[in-house]
Amino acid sequence: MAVQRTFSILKPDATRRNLTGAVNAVIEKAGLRIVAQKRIQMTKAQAETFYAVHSARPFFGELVEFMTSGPVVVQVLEGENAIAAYREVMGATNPANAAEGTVRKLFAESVGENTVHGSDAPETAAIEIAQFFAGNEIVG
Ligand code: DAT
Ligand code: MG
Repeated sequence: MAVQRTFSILKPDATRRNLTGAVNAVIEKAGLRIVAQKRIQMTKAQAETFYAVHSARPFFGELVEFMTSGPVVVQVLEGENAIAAYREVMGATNPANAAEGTVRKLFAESVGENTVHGSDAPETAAIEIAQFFAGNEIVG
């Protein structure tokens, strides 16, 4: 597997609880490099676009409300097989099912407020990175 880039969000429950450094420590310990990072307040339109694939789900409104409820940290992570590697580091969507040592097991409070986002495939990673970063903001 080649070196890949994936898109990550440290969600509002992470910024609210002052956990961004703790999550970044887990990310870096796993060998992923943070090659772009900024703290932003997501707009409703940005959150709706970002999660458009889930727009028909019953939790969509709640999800958009949560993602805009406070600052987030958007990131680009780089490493060997980074997309799958970061999904491993994150743990299962529902923290109740997340493996020991994963970010969601360590920090997440509920399936809705689950601390981190990570892209699920190369195509979505490219789209998500382009939604939040210009090429010259990513420094590998
Ligand atoms: P993941 O974030 O692990 O890729 P996903 O893409 O299936 O999970 O869902 C996106 C987000 O939507 C997820 O991180 C939290 C929210 N979500 C998913 N399932 C949910 C549920 N059953 N109830 C409330 N929120 C949910
Ligand atoms: Mg997903």
